Amino acid sequence: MTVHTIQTQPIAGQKPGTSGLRKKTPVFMGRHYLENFVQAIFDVVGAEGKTFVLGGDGRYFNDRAAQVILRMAAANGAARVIVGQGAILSTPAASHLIRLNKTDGGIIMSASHNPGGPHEDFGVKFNMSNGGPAPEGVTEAMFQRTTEITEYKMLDAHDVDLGAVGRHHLGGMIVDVVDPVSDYAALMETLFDFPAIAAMFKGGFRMRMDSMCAVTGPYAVEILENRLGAATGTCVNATPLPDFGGMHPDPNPTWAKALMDEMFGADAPDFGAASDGDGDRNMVVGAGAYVSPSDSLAVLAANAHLAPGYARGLAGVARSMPTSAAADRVADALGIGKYETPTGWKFFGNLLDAGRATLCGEESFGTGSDHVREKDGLWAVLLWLNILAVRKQSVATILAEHWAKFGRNYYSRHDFEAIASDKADAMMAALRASLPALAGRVVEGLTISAADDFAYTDPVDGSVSQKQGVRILFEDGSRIVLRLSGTGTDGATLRLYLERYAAGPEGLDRDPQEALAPVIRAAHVLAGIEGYTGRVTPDVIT
Ligand code: VG1
Ligand code: CO
Repeated sequence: MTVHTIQTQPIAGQKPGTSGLRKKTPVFMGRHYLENFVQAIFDVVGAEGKTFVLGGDGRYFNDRAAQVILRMAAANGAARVIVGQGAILSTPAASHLIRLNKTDGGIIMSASHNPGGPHEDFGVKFNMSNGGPAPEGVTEAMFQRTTEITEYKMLDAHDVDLGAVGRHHLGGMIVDVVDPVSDYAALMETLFDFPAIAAMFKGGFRMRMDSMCAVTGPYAVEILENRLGAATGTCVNATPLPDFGGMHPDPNPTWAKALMDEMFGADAPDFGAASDGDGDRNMVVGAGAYVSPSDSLAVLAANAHLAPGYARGLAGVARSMPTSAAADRVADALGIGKYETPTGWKFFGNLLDAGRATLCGEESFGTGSDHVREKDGLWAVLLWLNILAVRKQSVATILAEHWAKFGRNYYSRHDFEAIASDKADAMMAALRASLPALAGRVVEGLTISAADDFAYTDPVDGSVSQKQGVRILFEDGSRIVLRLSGTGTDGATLRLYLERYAAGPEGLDRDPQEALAPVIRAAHVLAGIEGYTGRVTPDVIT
């Protein structure tokens, strides 16, 4: 087998965003596109003699891209690649395999919650040897490399059979095809009280798990139905499909509407959950009780000690800046560390590695812990199940008791999608320019106490990340955050995050949109959203 060195040239815009490089699938399938980016990865992290993990969420082009990446890894001198059978690995399972096998990192093929298919989205992200997403310094170096690349290396070889577990050789490189589920499921058994959860199912507890035709299907069936004894059929949409069955694999009330309808209908199951394309996100919902992701993080932090893996308590809790402060209140009550990071899981890595944080979460339906270095959808579902099995209360009661104790951070995110990028940029620029003069101003009856553009200094390595989102804080503790998405592939997406605190005991069970109404109006006034974008009504409300 020969290694070919193929002449190429830089392709504009190969810049990783919040979570790797994401583009329309035809763009990724274009001449040299995938190859240039993969070579840039290997040029930055080095491949010679190294071992990597490879897998993806099964979306269209996943199988072809895997073969290209394997041939390039071999051509670049990698010693071994561990691949999920069928080129399938959920993001948290890939993170676990990287750590379990002490490899030098991994390549995950996914555009996460973005739809998949020939005309939808594809993505590639690199995770480091700690199992976590490459930090900004590394992704910046990869981007830099894509702007100067002149050649890539490719082994001339047949496809590797990824359909069955076993060892293959590709040039001088070993390819180990492994079961995507078993090591991950074994890890979950070490963290949670499986007998207690199984007893709960045996006692008639009913659940619906919607994998949205994405990667968590096989994991959910094995863990929930096979190992925990949930009724057959508990898991729906459990076969990963290249186009996710035409679904938008984003677990939120808009896209997981069927699950929401069931959970709010007559004869609702006790517990419902959904996960995203690559299995790192989760939505949890009780019978007639939606759990906002920010509240989910707070409830998990307050109750994690009920699960064996966290019985010793938590070192600290970290949340992304736009996530509500509900988790901070729990951290204060527990007397443990609390951290506020920019959006994106890569910012939690150092806190987890340093043992400062045990649980992490984002408002975008992401929760996780130090068991891997990614957010983990099924992990969150299992921790909820463990808590439900111990407390023997409904989700609604657990939420109500949580708010009664800590007060409630009403929270919502409004997304305005596919805005013309120049208009979104102009709006953000004007808003940023207005920040110094905002303190003291009264809008919609709310007095602004401070406004800034969030900057983060990593407490472990001192690296600084600027311009991570505009924050407008009000005297009554309300808050508005605005930032542009770094994961979209179609124009710009404006994310507007809204928060308002109610201490209780009155007013803890209002409708969030109604409770937030003055904050929403203030955001539109301050940012001039309609004037810049022509939009008043968000495309997605979570
Ligand atoms: C979004 C979310 C962010 C999340 C990221 C990746 O980013 O807001 O919280 O970490 O997606 O999630 P953005 O830049 O579009 O707001 V996923 O499930 O890739 O892995
Ligand atoms: Co995801």
